[in-house]
Amino acid sequence: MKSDYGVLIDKLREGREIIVCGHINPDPDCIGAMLALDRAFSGESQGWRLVMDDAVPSYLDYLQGIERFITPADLDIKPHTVLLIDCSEPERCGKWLPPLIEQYRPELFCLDHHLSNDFTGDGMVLETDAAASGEIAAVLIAKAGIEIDTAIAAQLYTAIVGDTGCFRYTNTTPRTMRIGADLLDKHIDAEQIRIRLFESHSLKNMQMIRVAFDNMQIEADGQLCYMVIDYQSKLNASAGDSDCDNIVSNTLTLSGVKIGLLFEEHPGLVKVSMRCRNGYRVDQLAQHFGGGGHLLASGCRVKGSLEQVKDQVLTAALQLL
Ligand SMILES: [Mn+2]
Repeated sequence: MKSDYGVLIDKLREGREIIVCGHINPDPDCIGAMLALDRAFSGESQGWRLVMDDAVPSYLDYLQGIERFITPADLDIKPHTVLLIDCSEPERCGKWLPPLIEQYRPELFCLDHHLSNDFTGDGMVLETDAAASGEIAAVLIAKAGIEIDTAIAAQLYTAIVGDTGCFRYTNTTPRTMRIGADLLDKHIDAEQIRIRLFESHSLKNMQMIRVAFDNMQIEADGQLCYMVIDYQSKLNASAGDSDCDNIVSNTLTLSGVKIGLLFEEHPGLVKVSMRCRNGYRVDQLAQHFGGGGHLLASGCRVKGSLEQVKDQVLTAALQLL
């Protein structure tokens, strides 16, 4: 299926019952893009719903419209359309969505920038060279001729800054920068957004960073670095899953490291986050274990004990070097 902005714009303008969903463990890109589309397109429609299975992170509470998110349990419409944001598989939005699609047979759309295997819906905008879903949303809103106000600009900027690490990662293209510049023109508070996204760690998050560094190991002459957050340490600190976000990126900051991994232990399974330098590909590593993501930033969840999963993933990762 080819990306088609026009079909999605027409669908968003139809004013029918639409559920806009983001992936579980939502990030600033997902939330920002969802809110921007909501503000740009929902208008007077009574049938728009922003649905998120997980709690919306509190550090994003400066975004306008954040109160519009509902949980699947509070869903009160029969969807004519389901739009997936920042993912292309209904399962990524939580266990609630596949049965709902089965029941109501809505038209299915997606707006995403992840490498994806054959989305089979009714329309999509999938650009793997876009830095963020927020970047795609900015293009979509511009193509629709809708004015980007300060609130939408802050939502889109949050999304793009989140996925590019403040325009630092290699996914940042000239287009990303131009869109970012246009958003800055809308008098958003870029400093507040940067502080909220990158300089507002919770104490629990800091404690998990310490655990990860305490359990840091080096392999392959310093080309592979991995960190571990064990379940007991999370329990001791009463840390939740979101307190372990964004820790994996620390692995690549050690000079000489090409591939960085974070193993986060859960009961019965291990979440593995993966990062790598240009020239390597962790997406294939993640896919091998049933996960996915981008070339340089991917992840998966693998059933088994910490030791088992660590052995399996490390063995496969070392072969990439
Ligand atoms: Mn994204």
